[in-house]
Amino acid sequence: MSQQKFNKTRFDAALTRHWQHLGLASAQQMTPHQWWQALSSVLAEMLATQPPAPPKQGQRHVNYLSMEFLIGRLTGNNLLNLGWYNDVQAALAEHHIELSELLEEEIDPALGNGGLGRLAACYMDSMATVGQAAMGHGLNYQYGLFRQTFEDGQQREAPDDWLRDRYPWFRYNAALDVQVGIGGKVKQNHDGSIIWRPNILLKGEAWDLPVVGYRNGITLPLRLWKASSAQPFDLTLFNNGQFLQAEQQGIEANKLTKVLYPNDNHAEGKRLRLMQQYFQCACAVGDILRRHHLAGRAIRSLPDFEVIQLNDTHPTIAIPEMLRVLLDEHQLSWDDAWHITSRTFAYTNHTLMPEALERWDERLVRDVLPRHMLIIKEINRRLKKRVKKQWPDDRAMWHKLAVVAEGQVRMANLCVVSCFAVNGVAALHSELVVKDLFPEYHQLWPNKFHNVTNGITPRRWLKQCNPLLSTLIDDNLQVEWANDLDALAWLAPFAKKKAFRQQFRAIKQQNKLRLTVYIKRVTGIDINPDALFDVQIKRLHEYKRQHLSLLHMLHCYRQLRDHPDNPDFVPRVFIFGAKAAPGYYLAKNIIYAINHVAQVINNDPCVGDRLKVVFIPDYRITAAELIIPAADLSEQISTAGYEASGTGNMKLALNGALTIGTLDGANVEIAQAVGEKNIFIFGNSVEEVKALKAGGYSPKKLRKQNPYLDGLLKELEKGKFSEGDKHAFDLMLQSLTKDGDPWLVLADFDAYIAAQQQVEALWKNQDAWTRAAIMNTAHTGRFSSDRSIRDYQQLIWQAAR
Ligand code: 26Q
Repeated sequence: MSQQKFNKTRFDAALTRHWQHLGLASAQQMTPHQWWQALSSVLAEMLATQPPAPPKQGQRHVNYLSMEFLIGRLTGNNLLNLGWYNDVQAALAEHHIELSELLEEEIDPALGNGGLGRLAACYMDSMATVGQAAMGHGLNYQYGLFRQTFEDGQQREAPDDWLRDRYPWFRYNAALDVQVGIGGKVKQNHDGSIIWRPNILLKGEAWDLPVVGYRNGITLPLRLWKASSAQPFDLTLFNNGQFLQAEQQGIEANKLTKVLYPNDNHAEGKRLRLMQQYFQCACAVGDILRRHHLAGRAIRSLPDFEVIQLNDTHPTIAIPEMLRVLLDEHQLSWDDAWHITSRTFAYTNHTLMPEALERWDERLVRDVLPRHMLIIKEINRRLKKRVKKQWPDDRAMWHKLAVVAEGQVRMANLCVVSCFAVNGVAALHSELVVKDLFPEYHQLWPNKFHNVTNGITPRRWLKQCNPLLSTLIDDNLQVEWANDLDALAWLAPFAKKKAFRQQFRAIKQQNKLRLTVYIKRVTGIDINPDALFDVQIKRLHEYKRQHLSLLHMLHCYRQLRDHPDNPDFVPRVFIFGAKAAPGYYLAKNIIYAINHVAQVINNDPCVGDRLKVVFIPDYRITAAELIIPAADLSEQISTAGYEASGTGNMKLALNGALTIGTLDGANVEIAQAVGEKNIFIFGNSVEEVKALKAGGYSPKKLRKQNPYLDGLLKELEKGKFSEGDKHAFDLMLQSLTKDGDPWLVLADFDAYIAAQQQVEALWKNQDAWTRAAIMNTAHTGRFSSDRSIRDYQQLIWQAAR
């Protein structure tokens, strides 16, 4: 398909209709926010007239099921992908309106927590770009991820009321409504068939957002389901004078898609969360089957035309839901229903951490979904036969592999057993999925397991967020790289040219100035744009080890106090962006500690502008778009074996930041791609981490042997950074010293400081640093999500069934 042309006449006409509809006398009477609304509505309308692209011959249609789509602002991104940016800029200039200012009016749709949600958004962009027929299915949360502020250094959460003004990109089509039942009872008929009588009936409304492919005329729907009551208002109750009760059903139903759960890499077994999951799955399955039926296709051919990709286990309940519809509504046999289902579903795993693996209380599942619990039990019964055949008399084995055990349903097991494909999200992670998480399943079904290394869309994460660097690349390569990111490899020879290096560096500097202005505006802190910008942006989690950076901060401060006139000190700005889950007190304590250390360092006159610590509040996609192009150093310092992939690491490297990181997740592949001279790898490896944990690692002992580190910790313990309060950072310090330092922060401290010294040595040679930065941009083409999508196509979606 080719690019859709911008039609100025249509644009002007639609714009005029818009302000007339508002009852205004002219376009000039619109507020800036109304202008953004008008522009987006007009574009949405122009896009809506495009028919969706049919799948190519033999291509299965992909249904990407995810509880999160962290899409970020749409208007600017859609304009860029359409190739209409300049046309629209010119059309608005006729009204003396500056497009870039209007785009700032958009509130981020924050319908995700972090990496997993952002990955889903990047994959939608890439599926549209590579021409994979697909639809995203998610939830239309009324409140996205909470807004973060700091009060005396503590995180405070406020609701994210992103829909308070209408979101103009949404399109609602009542013809797509789906009915969803919850709760109630199951009854068996005389013929053995089963009837489920739910006690709550909900309506699922399909709210679509357009995902625009890169200049190819393709738009894919991202369908976000919103819950409302099948019967919102009870007139009989109202007429009886029971006014509040009359509305009760509607209020209960609206609860379902009211708010996104703010946990990241932590599964909380809340009833409402399970109801959300089921609601989304029932809507998606209903929608997929309806489309299949409307196309005039037999139910048995479903796996030939549709694939359902599960973004982690959160939408797993779609599997028993599919079986239920096939068994109870289509009256298929178990074998037929199973044959269809198990060839349709594929599962992506995003974590190995036990606390993030979903397990639901059997009683809860039975209460909310009685029919589904019976189906899960039947899957479990048949699995048991298979396992007993392979490992007779091995009770421990069955206990490990069961889908239902100890009164819990294990969602990851249910996925592996029921899906035709299982994949991890980076080479190392996929290896650990097989070796540590599912070795026995791998023995049963070796061909099920795959690796698809994550990727990021180069449209948003280079072309849109870093226009200066994009132009430099355009000018020098003169090829279209935005949908062919491997072409960036041609940049490598330019690293030898002095003039190119100077331009590359000047662009980084301008991006740093842009961020300096933003930081001043949102925090009031003045930073030195010539200092090294040391960036750590990601959810706050112990395994990600923001507290290891904190110790490094203390080290730098100590160095300045010990050698105040050292001319070789490398000026540095520590830049953090991170939200902690509201109930994760230890993570919140780390934020509190960083903010308090920041307070002392930033206000110490002896330090001046040689050291600053900035915690940017309310980290979100829009903030990331400003921070990433300005980063010099990318912190990817998780305990080896715990970060499944990471994707911020890819975004930062692509924009010319050097990585300091452990051999974890996709860092391993980034190191291979950019070369060991252009990255700083340190710390215990996966095997070493395992050995330390097995061999009685003792942070107490380590402290004794390392008086320098002991001294830094003592400063925190004595209240030096908390106005004498000796207990301010208890939660964090307890974990590090008394509770065995489970994330090996102290164990990696020396290696980390040594790696930071290498960073400083290279930084002192700005020319060599820039060369390395260019190599990062040149050799990270592999991490385009277009490549990831092609991997999914080859390994999973189009592979023989
Ligand atoms: C589960 C049950 C109940 C409530 C919440 C959850 C929940 C929500 C979000 C569990 C996990 C998440 C998010 C996980 C996540 O973001 N994982 C990240 O996925 C990225 C994309 O693959 C990887 O790059 C990261 O390494 C991984 O941490």
